Amino acid sequence: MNGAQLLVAALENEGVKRIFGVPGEENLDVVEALRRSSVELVLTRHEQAAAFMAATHGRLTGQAGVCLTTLGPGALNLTTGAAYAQLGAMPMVMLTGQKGILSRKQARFQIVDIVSTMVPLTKMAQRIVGTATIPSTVREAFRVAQQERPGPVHLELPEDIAAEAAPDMSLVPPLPMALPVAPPASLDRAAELVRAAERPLVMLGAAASRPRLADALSAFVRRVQIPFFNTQMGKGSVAGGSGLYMGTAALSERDHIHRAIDRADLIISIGHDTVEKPPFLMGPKGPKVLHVGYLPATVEEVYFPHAELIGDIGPSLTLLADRLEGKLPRAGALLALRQEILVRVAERARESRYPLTPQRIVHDVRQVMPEDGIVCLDNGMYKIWFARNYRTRVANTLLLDNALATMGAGLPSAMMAAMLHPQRRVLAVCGDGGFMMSSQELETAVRLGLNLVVLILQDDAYGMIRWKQAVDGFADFGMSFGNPDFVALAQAYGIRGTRVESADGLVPALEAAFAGGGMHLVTVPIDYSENMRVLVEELRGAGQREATVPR
Ligand SMILES: Cc1ncc(C[n+]2csc(CCOP(=O)(O)OP(=O)(O)O)c2C)c(N)n1
Ligand SMILES: [Mg+2]
Repeated sequence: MNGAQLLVAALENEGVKRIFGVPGEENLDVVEALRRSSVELVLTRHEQAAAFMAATHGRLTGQAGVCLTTLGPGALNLTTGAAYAQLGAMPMVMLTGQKGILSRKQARFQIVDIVSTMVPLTKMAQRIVGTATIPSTVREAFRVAQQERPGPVHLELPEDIAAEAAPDMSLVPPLPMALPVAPPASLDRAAELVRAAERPLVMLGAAASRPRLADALSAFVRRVQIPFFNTQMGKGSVAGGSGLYMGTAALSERDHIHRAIDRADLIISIGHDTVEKPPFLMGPKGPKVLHVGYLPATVEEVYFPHAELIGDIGPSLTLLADRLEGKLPRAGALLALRQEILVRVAERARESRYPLTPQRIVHDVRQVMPEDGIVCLDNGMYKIWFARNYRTRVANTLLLDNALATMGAGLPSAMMAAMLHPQRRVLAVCGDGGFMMSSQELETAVRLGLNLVVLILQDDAYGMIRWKQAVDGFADFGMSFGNPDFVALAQAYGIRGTRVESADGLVPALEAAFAGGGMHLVTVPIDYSENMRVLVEELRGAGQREATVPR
């Protein structure tokens, strides 16, 4: 057995089924070991997409996804994916090759200090310097990646260590993650705070979307009957139509949901991670905040909780609900605002304008997606509209990135969702800008035989920045581009493409695309004049102050 074979055996020991990436000559021993293993090597057309896919595997399963690249240029292409997983708290293990470290036959050709590059982008970055440490290093990498707060880990395997004979070593068995539960004294204090509240509100943040948390969180909300809202990344973490959903905070203030937030006297903030654009701005006057988290809150200018409940969130919430159930006569005080907020948010969702309004697109997408269908967003203006307007009833059915907020992740994340859930409808929603940053992965998706529909929202511009430019009073300049003929592009990849040509054309186009199975690309023109009209003028009028404009 050589180092590469030991590495692959250690990956099998972690339950790894697939590795995404683009190998180089420094990985050839690893590739050969993969060929003889149970692990599938999934080639992508860019390393960045491999990292987005591996990170999304971690996000959706809690098990670190794995990606593989060569040294130097290939490894550098992982950096955006590393930051995506680091900010988004997605468990991922990145394996990169390197020239031999025991001799330097190629001098400094292609050598970049990748371990140092990865240090600020990961939870742990390490070079493997001998075969004997492979079993423990791999176990440690997965443990670090998967434990709270999850994130990326980088391991570099130089080619001479990969080829070196390895001693006969046993692997380290993985342990299930077991976290301590919040202590009784903190639970009592938290319960007292909630019981004293006149107008409590629950906020579900990014960590509320951890795959293992859905049941406990839904049970908590059902038992205490306190209305809740989400941050963008906490969206969909409570299952079912609870009747308690108040909205999603896609802006930081002055949106309709902030009428409830501003009136609340206590916010029970579950799993909030301040990597997200603030869902509300804490100040000296506003509501008290109780932070419930796996880890203590990160204190920020706009987030400084008054009390904390720290520990495994699910079981801690069960114990909190034991102390509160049936004892909160004022639990529903803010529910009176619910109907009006939801009605205002849904306004103009059926308007028959062409090009289509963002509200209409969100509405129509919801029509064709079953409850368990998964929508994966790239980054652009439409993210705000989907976060605000798209109602979710099943955990992790609207995947968006409000942490690194990078363009280019929409299609790869949808590909991963489609691989994990081949029986569910999966839709990637991308701007014409973001789609073109990953469009080469259409070939990967076709090769993998995925069932996946890609919806491109076409405004021939970097719409979000163009909007921001207008809001800030700058002239309209430098944000427009041309596009390829997307239907012809689809055909070039051997897949079907459809252009939506009327206001009522989107639903049938998406239905037909899903019914046909396989890959399908649908392009629809979008009318972004609504951005200014609703997200600035209307909300400014409603709040008598300027809405906070997202960047
Ligand atoms: C990799 C990356 N580059 C630049 C940005 C800044 N940015 C945010 S949204 C956006 C425009 C997105 O354009 P498009 O994908 O067409 O979506 P639209 O807003 O037009 O709907 C840009 C350039 C970013 N978030 N990520
Ligand atoms: Mg665009």
